[in-house]
Formats: sequence, C-alpha cells, structure tokens
Amino acid sequence: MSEDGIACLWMRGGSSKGAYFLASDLPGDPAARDDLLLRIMGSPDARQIDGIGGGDPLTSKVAVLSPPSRDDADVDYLFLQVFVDQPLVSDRQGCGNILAGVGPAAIERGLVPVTGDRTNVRIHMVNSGEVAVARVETPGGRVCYAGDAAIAGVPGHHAAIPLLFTNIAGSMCGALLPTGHAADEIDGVQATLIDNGMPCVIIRAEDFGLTGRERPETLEKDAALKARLEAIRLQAGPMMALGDVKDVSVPKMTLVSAPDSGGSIATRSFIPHRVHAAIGVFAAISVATSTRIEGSVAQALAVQPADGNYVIEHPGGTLDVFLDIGPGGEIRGAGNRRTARKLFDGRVFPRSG
Ligand code: NQM
Repeated sequence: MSEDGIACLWMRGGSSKGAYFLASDLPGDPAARDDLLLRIMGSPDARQIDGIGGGDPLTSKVAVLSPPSRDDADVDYLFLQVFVDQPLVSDRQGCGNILAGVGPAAIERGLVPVTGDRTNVRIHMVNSGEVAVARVETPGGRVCYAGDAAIAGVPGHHAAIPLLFTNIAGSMCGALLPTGHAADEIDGVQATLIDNGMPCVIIRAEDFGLTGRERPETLEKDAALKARLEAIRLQAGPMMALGDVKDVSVPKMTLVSAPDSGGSIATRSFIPHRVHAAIGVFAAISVATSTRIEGSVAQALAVQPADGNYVIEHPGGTLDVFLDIGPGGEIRGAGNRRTARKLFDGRVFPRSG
C-alpha cells in the first residue's frame, strides 16, 4: 500500500492543520495504522523533517473518515493526535478545529452528498461518541471555501463553518465535573477539573505568579512552571477518570485570568506540554462552561455575557463560543464558528522504517 502512496487530503481545520484519510485507505489494525501515521508525519522528531507534520502539535493531526456507524450521523470521524517528538499516537482526545474540516472532506471524498447551497453534515465524533452538526457552504454542488469569515490565528477570510454540539458534557471523563466538586486542591493549588467536550484542568494564572498575559514562548521556556503543571496534571488524570495520563494529550492545562480586552475570560493553554497559540474549540467550551459553575476557579474572574455569547481571550486574539442556556441555567448545547480550507489533495509517501 505505501509504495504507491496513500490518498491524503491535507487541510486546515480552524486554527490547526491535519491529514484527512479514508479509513479504507489505512490499515485496520490500530497498531499498524499508528505506526504508519508516525512515518507519514515524520515523528518522532522535533522538526518532523522527514514527514508532513509541521513540528507543532497543532499541525501534527489526523482525521480518519468512514461511513457512519449510527443512524443519526452522516460520517464517522476519528481524531488522532500524532505526537511530534515521541513515538505516540493518541485517540484519547477529540479536536474541534480539525472537526471543522471534516464536513468539507467528507463531501470532497463522496462520503456525504451535497443537499443544496448549504449542506448540513452530522458528524459522529468517534473519540467521544457524540454527534456534531457542521454547516458547509456548497453552492453549485461543490464545497466553497471562500467567504468573509475571519477567525483568530488564521490570516484572511474564508467561508464560515458553524458547528453545533449537544450532549458533550463528560465527553471523555463521564461527567462534566468528574470529581463532583467545583474545585479541588492539588499541590496546594485550587483547580477546576471539567470536561464539556475536552478534559481541562482550570487553574488561576496568579496562583503561579503569572499575569495570564504572558506570550506562549515565555511560558514554554519556563521549565519550573512546566514541571509544576505536569505534576498537577498527572494527579488530575486519575481524579478525572482518565487513568494514567503520562502518555496522552489530556487533560489540557488552562491558566485563567480576568479578561482585559472586553471578553469573558483570558486563557493560556498547555496542550498539555506545548503552549497553544490560541485555544482549542472544545477547550474553550469547557472554559466558558466553568465560568458558570458556582465555586469554580474561573467564576470570580469571568465577565458573564447577557446572551450566552462568550468571548474567550487567548494569545492570538479571541475565540467565540455560544452556550445555549436553559431556563434552569442548564447548558443545553454549544456552538462555534470556524473556517477550513483544502490545501492539498494527493498521495503521501511514508518513511519506510
Ligand atoms: O479543544 C488543540 C486545537 C486543539 C484541540 C489541543 C481542539 C479542541 O486547537 O477542540 O481543537 O488542545 O490539542 O486544534
């Protein structure tokens, strides 16, 4: 299979970039598949020089698409995080950015038919077992990537891809607050352990002597900070029903502080070792949700919007998250607007060994 290359769609999804494959073009055995993906991406190597990965967790991502395995979906999407400098591939998180490219990729590959000028694609997110709905612009029977929507971290304007989610609470941890508490103390620090689409450990920047305005490069260089965060993360994993998290990319570590640009809350995210240039979609939904929880570490710092439209500040600007809040204050659903773009459609040639 690999000598002739493997059909691969290289796409930007939101503020990430990844390789989109059909499951039928990859080995069925997960170990053989992961070995192949490491050789395609060029891992393990900090620069991924012998592969197509970009030397950053945000550009070392894979979407595997297949026909739907359930009646309420049009396509199955398995997300795989290919580690950059370790020989690891993890299915233990989803990705809302790569998700933005799934609707277009499923249409490009003929898995989902166009239904009009706009096509709603129901995406079964295999990692979490939930279904998202993406609306893709399809005038004239083809995916249209051009448009006037802008998202932080991506230059230019592109067609908007609205994403809608329901039932994402406890996506990987089984419950929104897996410990049953609004806040827990780990290593003397108050932490909110939450999962509304992404397992996150939410901690105050000021508890680490930070303002929460630091640039990602500054935080990345702070070895003492990273060691403290990793010690907390390794303890949070079992508390969040995630087990030993040494070799997986969750939970994410999110430092929060009061907003200073008119938003709802400010963030700096470790995903979990490198610092995100922005923030993940599901991580942003989890942070927004945490601001509504009485006694969480984020609540007192946040400015609540009147209409459910949260603006999450991050190093590259802001990410908007809509929370659909019911009459009793319950969160019924969430939404976000992303863009995506087809960059390259061809065959990829993995390293031989
Ligand atoms: O939280 C990065 C990203 C992500 C994940 C990460 C994501 C999400 O920005 O939904 O999108 O946290 O590893 O691509």
